[in-house]
Amino acid sequence: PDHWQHLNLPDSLEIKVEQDILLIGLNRPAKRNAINDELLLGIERIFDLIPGDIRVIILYGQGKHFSAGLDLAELQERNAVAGIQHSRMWHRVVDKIQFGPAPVIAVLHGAVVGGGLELAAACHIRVAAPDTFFALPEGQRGIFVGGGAAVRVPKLIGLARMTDMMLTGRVYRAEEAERIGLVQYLAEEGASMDTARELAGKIAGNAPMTNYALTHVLPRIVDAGQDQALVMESLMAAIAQDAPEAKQRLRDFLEGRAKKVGE
Ligand code: 1HE
Repeated sequence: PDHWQHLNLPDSLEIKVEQDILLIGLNRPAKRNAINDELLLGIERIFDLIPGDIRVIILYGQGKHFSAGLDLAELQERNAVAGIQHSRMWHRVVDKIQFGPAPVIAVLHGAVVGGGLELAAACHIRVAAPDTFFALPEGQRGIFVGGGAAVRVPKLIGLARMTDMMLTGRVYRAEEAERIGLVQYLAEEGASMDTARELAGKIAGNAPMTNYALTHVLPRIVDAGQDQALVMESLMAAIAQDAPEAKQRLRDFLEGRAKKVGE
């Protein structure tokens, strides 16, 4: 608890540790977890100082919605230079979520819109409750995405679907969102946190090098040209198999001690 007190977190964030899982809650339900600078910078401080024994992070929202996105009240009188700096601040913080010390599971419900979707898209796994809906209302507000959606959302659902979302204000509800790849898991009503904890248990059981490779290396491989990408893949494969933990896991399988696929 002392560790987190040093962070001077705003009331709009709550934090809880359950063994090796860190739970981060957006806690501004009266404003539908709209993300102001204070909240965003609080998230940054958390990700800057995550203790080494945390293996998985779960990000969720309090109240009826995950997040209504950027706090539009703070957007009003900004000029272009300040606008760039603000967007770059979002990039910095959201990058810390994507490239932090542990995989992040987003537990989504209600509105996941605008900057809320940008946060969710930086997470490594998305779990959605049946009432979840996704939108990029920036198009309707006369603005543009600025928190990384232009890069991350097309990777999930493709350029055409994102363009449509912004041109027409299209809303994707949970089931359709799962079908198009915006989320990986559709949870039963009331069960999304349980689903996330179950996934967290599996992730925490992996070799640390595997989780590192998946969160830090794979996205760079995907972004690189094919030649460089294949070399990076080989380097990562060689480093991973060289770890004592990998050798042990292989022996466990060959000697019948490891679970089979699907068990
Ligand atoms: C807000 C915000 C906000 C709610 N900034 N205050 N995001 C949007 O364009 C989404 C705007 N919000 C909505 O469409 C709706 O609020 C919701 C569908 C998310 C939720 O509806 P509902 O009926 O549950 O709540 P509400 O009555 O609309 O809102 C409750 C309060 O939250 C109300 O304030 P109040 O003082 O009148 O009670 C709202 O004004 C306030 N509120 N959303 C500020 N977003 C890095 S660039 C990213 C760019 C973007 O994210 S743009 C997309 C912004």
